[in-house]
Amino acid sequence: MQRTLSLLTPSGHLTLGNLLGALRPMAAAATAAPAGCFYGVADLHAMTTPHDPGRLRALTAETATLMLAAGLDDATVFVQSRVPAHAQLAYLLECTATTGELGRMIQFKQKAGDESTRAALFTYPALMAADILLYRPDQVPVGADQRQHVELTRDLALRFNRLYGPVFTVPELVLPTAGARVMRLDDPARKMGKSDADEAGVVLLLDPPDVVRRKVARAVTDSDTGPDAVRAAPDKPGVSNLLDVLAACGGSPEGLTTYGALKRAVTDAVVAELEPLQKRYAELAADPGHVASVLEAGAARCREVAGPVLAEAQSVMGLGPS
Ligand code: AQP
Repeated sequence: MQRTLSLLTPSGHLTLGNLLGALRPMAAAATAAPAGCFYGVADLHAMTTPHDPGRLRALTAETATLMLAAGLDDATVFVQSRVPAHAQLAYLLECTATTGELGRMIQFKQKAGDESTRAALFTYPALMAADILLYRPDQVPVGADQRQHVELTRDLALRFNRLYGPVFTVPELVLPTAGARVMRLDDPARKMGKSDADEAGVVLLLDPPDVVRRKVARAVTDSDTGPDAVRAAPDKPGVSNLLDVLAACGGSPEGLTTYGALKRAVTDAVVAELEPLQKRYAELAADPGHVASVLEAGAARCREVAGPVLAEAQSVMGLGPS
């Protein structure tokens, strides 16, 4: 059976980028083969920069509830910290990775500052590799920003297998055909991210329709207003981004000749995409006991699946009895 693995970090409120780049492809895989899908809330990854414990707990619950609302409820959904094998395997992979490759990770280069930078910001890619390799997945559906992490994971799996024995499956990165890298509406040079303090150009999954409308209406487009102005091109990043979002939400650019018409089409497509998800979210959020029991069952299944893989990795590295 095909195995699929993906995690989301509760470092902010989930965005349209998270939905189109990750949640939708994850839901498609879960519909095709639910028993093979493992989807987690990566709460340990939300602690690599200073964090507020209460906010982390609330965002973990919100993220898990949104994942279920997005149609992942047939898959195994869990919270990473409830499966200790993740942190345990991460240490073994820190002993496999080099400081050179960890130092080249884009997130570290972007976020590392002075000596007060948390050590975990340097080592977290080994935890991310552990998150993946523990489940021996064939596929990892993620947005394009995760390419470097999955490549490192593949490198570590190959190196570990060569040095110690064939423990890990080497997974494939799977990107969606549209929505792989949704950009900010107000600044299409920057990725739409959930930990940005300024939410003006970021569509949140729980934004009501009028907020979506306002954010899309203010999206950056282009000064060119000719008859073929509405087209994707490298020198039209804002328009290209809106067309990508439209395509990912199942809309068509057919007959759209003005930026105003494009924005209305994008708004309608995004609102239609979010409406059922928000309705389901409201139902689930009203029943936190149900969500907690789904997560508990998910973590129990993960402990069963991941435990033997961790034990094998420990054994071939020389830990424990022979
Ligand atoms: N803009 C995006 N377009 C397409 N896919 C995206 N993803 C994230 N942003 C976009 C995909 O969503 C999944 C979970 O992402 P994440 O939790 O690892 O981190 P993030 O949403 O990328 O978070 P931030 O806020 O931008 O950065 P952090 O939280 O690290 O400070 C992944 O599959 C990701 O590709």
